[in-house]
Amino acid sequence: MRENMSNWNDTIVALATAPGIGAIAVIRLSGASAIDIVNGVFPKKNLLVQKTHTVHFGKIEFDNIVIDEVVITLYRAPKSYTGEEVVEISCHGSPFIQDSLLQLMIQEGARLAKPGEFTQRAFLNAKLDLTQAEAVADLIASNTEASRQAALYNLKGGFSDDLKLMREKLIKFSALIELELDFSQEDVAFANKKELEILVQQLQLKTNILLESFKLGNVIKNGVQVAIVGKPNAGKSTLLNTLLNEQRALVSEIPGTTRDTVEELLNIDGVLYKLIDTAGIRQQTSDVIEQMGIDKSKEKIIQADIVIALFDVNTTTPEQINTWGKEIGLDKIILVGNKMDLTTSDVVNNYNNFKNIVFISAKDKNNIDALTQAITQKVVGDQLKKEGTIVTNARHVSSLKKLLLALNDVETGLIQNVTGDLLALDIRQALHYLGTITGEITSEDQLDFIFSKFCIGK
Ligand SMILES: Nc1nc2c(ncn2[C@@H]2O[C@H](COP(=O)(O)OP(=O)(O)OP(=O)(O)O)[C@@H](O)[C@H]2O)c(=O)[nH]1
Ligand SMILES: [Mg+2]
Repeated sequence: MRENMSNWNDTIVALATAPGIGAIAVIRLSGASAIDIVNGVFPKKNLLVQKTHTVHFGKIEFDNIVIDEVVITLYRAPKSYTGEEVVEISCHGSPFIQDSLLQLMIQEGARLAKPGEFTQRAFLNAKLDLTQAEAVADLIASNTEASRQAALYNLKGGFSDDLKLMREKLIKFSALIELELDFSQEDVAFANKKELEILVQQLQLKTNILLESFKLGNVIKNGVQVAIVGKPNAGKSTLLNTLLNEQRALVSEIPGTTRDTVEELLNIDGVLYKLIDTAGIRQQTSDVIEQMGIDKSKEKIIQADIVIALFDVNTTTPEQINTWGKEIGLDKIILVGNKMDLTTSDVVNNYNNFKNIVFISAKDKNNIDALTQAITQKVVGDQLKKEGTIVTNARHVSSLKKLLLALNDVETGLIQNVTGDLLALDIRQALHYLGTITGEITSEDQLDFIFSKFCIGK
């Protein structure tokens, strides 16, 4: 069992399903008295003598009044989600019944659970480590295939395994170096410095890969902002409508049609994108509202993860788009030539010098697949197809960055041939940051903060 950080001998109760009307609802209890409490209002049989993982049908009664016919599932400690005695009551899904049962459980000695308290107990009973507990919250919040996959991988312990392996190797060295310190009078060397050097380099590499994966992890979790920008009349709103497959934004032949931004969500290959149609940018306008729109477009260019710079191939020359990559940033721009239906296909040759360029007809819905592929490639690359950890959590990133600094200190120490006690200190520092990710090292405040973001009943 982990260090007991809070007083959690009491039994907690919460509605585990979404509030409101449903076919059934589940009320969950966890704690030493969970079975005892339910047994007191379930006259049909003695639940205290039933085995773990069994299901029991019967009535919940209080003062000779039947509250509901329910199905009760028992999980006996330690074979439960929390590691404690757990009871799940599946009742009829009326909010009135849910509430009556909750009230009854509280009256009989349970306490209403705080958000995430079931998972927090699972963590404190070492059923999960902290990255796995956080993955539970991510899995519940996942809204696309990609975010589900990343969360599930972490829940299964993929990320924890990576970290555990790193930790074990470092601990071995730390032990050897400390042994050396104990025998310092006798000038013996247990730890092989060369091996430590190689290990530190491997760990630095691994940490960098994990940090790098956050670029993708962040967009998987929070969605990718894609701004569609360009001159008035380039066909931005038409492209938005085509991508969404609905007439969402106003389209007209009058330049300056779009004034305020229009934002819509779109799922491409399991990744969530927020498409932003913006006001066309032109150098001079005396229209105050249009100018406000243009200012907002420029803001969106800065905020966006990806910028689709759309131009009309019939009115824009390659020289004119030459500087866009530099202005917007090469890593986030996708150049898109529109209105190909009005020209011949060999105009494409004029743009041979440009990388990352796609030619479409937004109006005729031509070559749109090539554009969505270019977007996916830019954001995800081949990373989603690979097995491996994708870091999606900002807390982990902050610890990984500190870990990297500590590893760099160990490396410098090795190069400068510092004494064993200094080296041991830096290794211990690295171990500390590894421990903060998985929760071996943590504080009650930090745990409360992490679990407070969970939903009640989980
Ligand atoms: N032929 C042709 N016309 C297009 C194409 N895409 C857009 N248009 C036309 O171009 C005009 C302008 O289209 P919009 O989508 O409103 O252009 P916009 O870039 O949103 O313009 P602003 O909002 O004014 O900045 C409309 O008349 C569209 O029908 C295309 O691929 N081919
Ligand atoms: Mg528009």
